[in-house]
Amino acid sequence: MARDDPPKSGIRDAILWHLTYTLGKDPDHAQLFDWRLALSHAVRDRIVDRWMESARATRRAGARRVYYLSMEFLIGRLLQDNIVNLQLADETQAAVDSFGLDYRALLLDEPDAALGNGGLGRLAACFMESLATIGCPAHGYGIRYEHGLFRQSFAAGRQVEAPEDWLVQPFVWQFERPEARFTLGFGGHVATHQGKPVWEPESFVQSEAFDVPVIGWPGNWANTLRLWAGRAVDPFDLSRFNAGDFTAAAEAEALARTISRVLYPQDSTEKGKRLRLTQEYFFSAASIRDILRRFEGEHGDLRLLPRKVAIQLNDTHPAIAGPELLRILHDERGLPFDEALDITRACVNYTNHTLLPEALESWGEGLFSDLLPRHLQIIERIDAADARAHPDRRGGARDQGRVRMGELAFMLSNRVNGVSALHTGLMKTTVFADRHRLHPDRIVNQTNGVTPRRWLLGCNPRLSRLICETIGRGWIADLEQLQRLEPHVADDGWLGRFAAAKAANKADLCDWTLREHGVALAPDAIFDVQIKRIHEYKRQHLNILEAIALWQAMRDDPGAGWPTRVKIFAGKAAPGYVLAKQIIRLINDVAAVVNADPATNERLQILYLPNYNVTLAERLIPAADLSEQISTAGKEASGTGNMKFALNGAPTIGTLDGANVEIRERVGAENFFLFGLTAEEAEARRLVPDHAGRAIAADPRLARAIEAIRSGSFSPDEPDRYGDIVANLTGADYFLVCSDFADYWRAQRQVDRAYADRDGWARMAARNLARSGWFSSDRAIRGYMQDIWGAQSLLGRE
Ligand code: 7GP
Repeated sequence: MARDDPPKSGIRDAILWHLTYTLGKDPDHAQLFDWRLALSHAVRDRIVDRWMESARATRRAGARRVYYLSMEFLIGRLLQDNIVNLQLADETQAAVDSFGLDYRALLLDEPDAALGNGGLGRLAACFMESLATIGCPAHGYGIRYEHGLFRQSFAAGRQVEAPEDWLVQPFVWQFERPEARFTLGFGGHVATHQGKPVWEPESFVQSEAFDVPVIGWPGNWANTLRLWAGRAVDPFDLSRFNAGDFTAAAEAEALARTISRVLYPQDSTEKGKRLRLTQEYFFSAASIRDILRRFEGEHGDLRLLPRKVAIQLNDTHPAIAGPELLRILHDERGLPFDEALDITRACVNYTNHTLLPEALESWGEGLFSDLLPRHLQIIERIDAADARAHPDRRGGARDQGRVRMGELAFMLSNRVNGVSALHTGLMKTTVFADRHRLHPDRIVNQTNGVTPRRWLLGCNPRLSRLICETIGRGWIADLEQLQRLEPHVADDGWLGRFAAAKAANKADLCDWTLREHGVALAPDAIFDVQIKRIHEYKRQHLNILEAIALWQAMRDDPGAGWPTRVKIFAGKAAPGYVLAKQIIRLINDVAAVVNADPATNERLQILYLPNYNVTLAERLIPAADLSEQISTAGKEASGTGNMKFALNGAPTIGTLDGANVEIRERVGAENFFLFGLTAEEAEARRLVPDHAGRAIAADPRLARAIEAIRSGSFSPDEPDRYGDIVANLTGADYFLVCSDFADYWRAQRQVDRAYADRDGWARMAARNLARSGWFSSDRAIRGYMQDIWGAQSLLGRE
């Protein structure tokens, strides 16, 4: 090996080169960690040329750029994704094998970058990958959290949170950009100079940029994910240090770094937290400056901005970007206010991800003016202009001393979108009913999607191989081609191979649970999986109630021919969400009792896997038989896990909520286990006095399952441990667990019968796969490009 250029030809030589010259390790002494970093560098080298060429092509074309602003990018591990998208999987595996290393272990050595809470953050990651695959010039902007979402473990069944520290290891995929720093102001007051308002901030922080290239399939285009970190303007106070005050000398730096220190672990919004608003302004303002810097470097006239820039706000977390852009255009560049407002609105769009009232962001005006006094004035002016234009409007951006970010984002957006047909419809009739009346064309739908590269090709190699052998490789970039599998579903030979792939994935999962968690699962069981954040509206407690009732029924009638079932749960609860944490504990307590019962444990097992993250999802979804999507209708905006399961051949048991509706339409009602109230019926049911009590009285199974919890069957050392859950279920039961229980039980027994016919089940599963092509994030992104951004692909194959 010579200290020449790192070899570009073969990945094997490149790994050895980087091991030697980048890592400084002798192959004889290198650890898995060193090999993984060497491989990552070798892969990264293969992205850079494409990346630079993509940027050049964008500049040459003078194309409109898309800017995706998101507080969260739940990117997970990147090494495998990059290898897959560069089409290097076979060559890399061979190289790694030749070193006598375990390829899977090498990939899994990478920390999982959990820079997000759940659906919203993972959607942003899938969208970045699809934008690159399509060749749409785009930049993602977010925060480079030092600590991502907390690590979850269980102590006696209870969730314990520990800090996550992915950045302790070198993050090979990032490029530091010291030149792209911006100084951002906070607080202070608004002075008047020559009749004009001038914001005089009290303190300043710098934003430092770290760029992560995002390569699309099959390696022809790469975009940038730019993550901001907080830095002090004057990192170190030498005079204080010399005076002996060592801690104070570094105080400014510590404070500035606090901004990008941790991800808030609440997936519905964290209320009233000053640091949260600081984070939101920090990354929004840095991004707006970066966007303007790039624009002004290429074009002169700010009135061209809407033709060159499309900004997407991923929920309201970056909504302050609107007033910030307006402020710069008006206060700093001198455009008249109304013109600045028009330009801003022509650039900005907003995606809503939830209708839950507690998740709609609003800030007290006191806090707001304390931190962003000039922005509050600008919002007052926007609001006043809106009130003049719509004298009959029912509410504005400011209401009872609060700034409502949803209203603000709506007012400053050209398009506002929901994330499934049902959700978009409900936006028009509920939260944004009045706005929709005033702007009937502004709200549009873009049903979510997931990237098939990570969520099928990468995570399910066995099934992908079968698909490729059957219909070629076109589906990878054009997922609708999965339809071509349809004729093969009737072919017993093919169906056998399909079922064998699932069985092998399940066997892998069994090996892993045994190795990692000491749990032996029955490989032949129905793998019934519910993995997502823990929330009352997602109703993990409905699932565990059904498990209790099933256990009781099995004990009553052991000979009834029950099929074997493994119920798998995973998911984190926000640390402050007491009831969600109780649900976790209840599931673990029930699991302990049920799994120890010799009368039933050959037939029913319950497993709660700790620390759900992208990596665990990639492990579980290919091995699932049944996808639990059981939210109270009207509450889940879309769901994206539901799509991943269908795509991996796991039929859904679910309500008519979010994108379940569209999944069922596409895979066919006969391949979907539907139960429960519709969104409309749910609304009506809440008005029925004592609806929970009535449901319990009408269903002895439900009554008995609740009674088992109430009487301490699962917490004998503390019988009233679950008093709150029981009171909730038997009282207000806002999420209608009791009302939906009987129908859920019925649908689960329908699953039992369907699973008993293995060929019939495999056909159903295969039809889920063949008909899921529409749920690609490529389709979703094309929808945004056409209906919202007016953006084009530069890859010349559109
Ligand atoms: C989620 C929604 O709950 C989920 O239904 C949807 O599929 C996903 O966004 C992507 O659109 N919302 C969040 O993750 C979230 O944090 C609060 O919402 C703003």
